[in-house]
Amino acid sequence: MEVVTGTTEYFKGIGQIKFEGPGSDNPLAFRWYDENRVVAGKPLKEWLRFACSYWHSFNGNGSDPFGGPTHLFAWDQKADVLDRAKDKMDAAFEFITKMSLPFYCFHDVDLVDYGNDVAENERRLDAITGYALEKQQASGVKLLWGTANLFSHRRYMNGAATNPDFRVVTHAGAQVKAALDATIKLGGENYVFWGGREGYMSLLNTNMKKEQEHLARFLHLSRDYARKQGFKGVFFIEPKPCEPTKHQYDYDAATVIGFLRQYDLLNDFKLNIEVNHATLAGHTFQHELQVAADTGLLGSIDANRGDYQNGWDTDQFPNNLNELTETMLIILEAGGFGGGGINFDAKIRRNSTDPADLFHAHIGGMDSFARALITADAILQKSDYLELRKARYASFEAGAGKDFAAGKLNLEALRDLALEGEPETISGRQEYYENIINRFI
Ligand code: XUL
Ligand code: CO
Repeated sequence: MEVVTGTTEYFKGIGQIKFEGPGSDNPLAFRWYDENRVVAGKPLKEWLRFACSYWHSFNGNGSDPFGGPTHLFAWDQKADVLDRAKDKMDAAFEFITKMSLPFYCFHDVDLVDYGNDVAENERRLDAITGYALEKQQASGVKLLWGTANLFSHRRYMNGAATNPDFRVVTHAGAQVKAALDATIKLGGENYVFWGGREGYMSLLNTNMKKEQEHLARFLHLSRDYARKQGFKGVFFIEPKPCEPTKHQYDYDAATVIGFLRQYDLLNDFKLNIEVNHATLAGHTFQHELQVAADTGLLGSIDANRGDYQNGWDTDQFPNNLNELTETMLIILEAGGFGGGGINFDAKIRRNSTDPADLFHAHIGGMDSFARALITADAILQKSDYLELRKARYASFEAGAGKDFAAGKLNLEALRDLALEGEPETISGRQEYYENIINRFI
């Protein structure tokens, strides 16, 4: 990939990040992510499909509920809205191409500031996506997914598609229409719905049934519009249990799958599973991936990690090899992503203020995933992991067990078979399995 800069170089002194191998002591090099290395029949770049998230990397200014910005961006200086947006896009593509990230993802308002005028917002998005298209063509970087931010504006405080006031729903519709137009124009491969405020703060003032019906209706309209415009990609729902609402309707993978089934959306929608959302829901990331994969709905992932001591969405960059190896076992067994990839929905810390910090963060995340994929593949190829797990269910492979699984036995038959006596205990061997992971890392 060619590095693409604008008239200003924003990350001076840092060139393109190259693969140097595990022996390298250069902190600005990949030690595991060799994009062309073939694993399980495909190059790493095709398995992993890394994407940079525009919002965290180029808008996230380090502010938190206790203090204002700490990241003061050189690309955020000009007075004119579009000039400022173009500078930001120059910086974004410089970073993305220096990192050799094949994809990026955005919300509409990440690309350019929105005001309250619907038609003006459409004009702004159209103008900046024209610029994005030039940048994509010059670099070869592609859009993994686009989305609309339906949670920051004050009008969405009671929800967007689920708002009790229809006039707010119309604004959500206008925003999604424009975001779909932008995604299609840029050849976006997927489109995401994350329902940040599609939920409630109190059930006392909420008609949950009505709100969920409206959400389903809204998703149908969005799907229909995009298909009419020729969009062939996948729609993803991104589950999260809470934050900013007390309870979000897209609580977790199982809840979303039930919703998609109930409202006849299974043909067009898959799931975008985020690590820190899974843990907030009281699950592991691996659990959520497995639920999605078992239904054939594993679309994409938002990579990050939470903090074991904090109960909120800290969105730190992923670095836990053990957990990521378990993750890649599930993704490999599922045959990869359903249209998506690995979007780093992660932010550098408030006090990470050097331009190089954004590089270290992405290098760490990409190397961790690459190493986890290589490790998981070795486990599948060289260990007894799959065989052992299969053997646990051997009693269903023949005889009465096989008949049970095929629906050929009734409850009375089970009772009669139980007369054969107490089964011997069979070890679950959890520690043995856990050691396989460590042995191959
Ligand atoms: C918020 C979150 C979002 C979605 C896109 O927790 O994950 O950034 O990924 O709206
Ligand atoms: Co996310």
